[in-house]
Amino acid sequence: MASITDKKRIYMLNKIQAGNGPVLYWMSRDQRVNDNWALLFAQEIAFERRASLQVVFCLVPRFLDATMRQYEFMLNGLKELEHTLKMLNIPFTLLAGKPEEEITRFTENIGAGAVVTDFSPLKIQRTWKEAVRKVINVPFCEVDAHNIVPCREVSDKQEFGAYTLRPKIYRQLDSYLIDFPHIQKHPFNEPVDESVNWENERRKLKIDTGVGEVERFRPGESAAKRMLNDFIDMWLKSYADSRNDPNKNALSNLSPYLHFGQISAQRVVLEVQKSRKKKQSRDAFLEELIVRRELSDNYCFYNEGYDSFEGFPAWAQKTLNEHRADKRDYLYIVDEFEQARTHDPLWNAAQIEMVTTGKMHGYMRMYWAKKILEWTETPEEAQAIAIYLNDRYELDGRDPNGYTGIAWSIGGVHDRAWAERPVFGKIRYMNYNGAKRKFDVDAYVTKFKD
Ligand code: FAD
Ligand code: FO1
Repeated sequence: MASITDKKRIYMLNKIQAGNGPVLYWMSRDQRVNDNWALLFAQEIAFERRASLQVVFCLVPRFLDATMRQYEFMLNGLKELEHTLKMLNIPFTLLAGKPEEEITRFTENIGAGAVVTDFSPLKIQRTWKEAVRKVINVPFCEVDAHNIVPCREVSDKQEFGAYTLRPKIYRQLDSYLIDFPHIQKHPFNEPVDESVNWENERRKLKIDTGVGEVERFRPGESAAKRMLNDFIDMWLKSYADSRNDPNKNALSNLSPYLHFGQISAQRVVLEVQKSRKKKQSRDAFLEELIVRRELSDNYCFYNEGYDSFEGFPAWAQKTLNEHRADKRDYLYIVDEFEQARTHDPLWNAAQIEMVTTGKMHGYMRMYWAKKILEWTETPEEAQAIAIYLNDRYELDGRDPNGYTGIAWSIGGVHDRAWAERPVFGKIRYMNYNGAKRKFDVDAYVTKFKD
């Protein structure tokens, strides 16, 4: 059978030869049944061997600064996924604990012949995989199901910015931007039941319950598809003109779904391209969704310091070092930021938007992070506070886009040097008056008041 998944998406994590037994897909970043190259590849190998196919997810007791808000969103999405897989005769198992122990034990228990997993550039997932790789003795491979042009394939080094990555992506985009085959009802499996006791799993979790679920986003693959359709029907047309106005509905709101892999970016691109909406808006949106998003994976994959000062480019480190002693007009500690108690009503409104809705508007994220740099003692402290708040409250936090967005705002990553000024040095500055020129600041502040 001809391969349905491009081999360049697949990266062998060990050199062990194929064994007999079920094929196991250890799902982590790409939590969906449809349009998932990792699941498609696992099924392809299972077909070749006339073997059964299983999906497993390992629920870790703690993931960065995630709280119940994000775990609930994820678990509800996984519950829908279990049901969809059942219709395809594919069993889904939820394990709880450390992946290096749980995935290893499960692989042995079912006598798996191969393990397929998905790709993530984050250190935490790379550490899990490395630990599993060391102990399992079946073929183990990773499929980049998140990027359209796979991260390892598009470039073998950290890119300077969108201007260097863009041509590399577009050179290969046509060959990767193909429609997905459907996952098939698996012929080598027995019919399955839904077996996860979701309430039990919830009870076992020991994560912070202080940040609750949000009404604004329904989780899961079907909700993601609805969000995409609504965006294309209603808002895409105004994306080019209105995306920097937080009072308007112009963004896709797809980031929570993309983060948890409940929708594939490649599917989003295919649907947006098919739509007949204004070209200028489609182009502006695809620049963010393709180039900016894949640039974040590139940064995190090739720069281990993606969440630290050391990750910033040399010119940015130098200029920030030169301005360490500058007087700050305001200084706040993390609690004051968290409780939206700064002197700036616009900053406070952005913080409140994030805390109450689970998603801050994209334009405000830049302003928000840059002001944290302006109002803390060191750039290290600013970066740590921004990451903590972003990861704790955003549904889409704990993501390469978050670490890169913060590093762009505070550390000049993927940006250039600007006119020098206190505290910021040559890092691009943003201020209240700039925001005022772009949108009705008072309306936004009124909407997100304490
Ligand atoms: P849309 O404008 O509709 O964009 C569609 C998709 O394109 C997004 O979902 C995202 O996948 C991608 N995209 C858009 N803008 C960017 C960008 N600047 N960089 C990379 N990809 C982009 N994004 C996250 O997904 N998670 C985060 O935690 C996160 N934190 C950020 C923190 C800061 C300080 C900054 C400056 C940016 C951050 N971003 C983050 C990037 C961007 O702001 C969000 O992706 C966007 O606001 C999500 O809303 P949307 O899906 O409605 O965006
Ligand atoms: N991935 C897992 O494999 N197991 C988890 O328990 C898990 C929890 C989790 C919680 C919040 C969150 O934002 C992400 C979480 N992820 C988990 C990973 C996630 O799906 C993404 O792969 C990465 O955050 C982005 O690469």
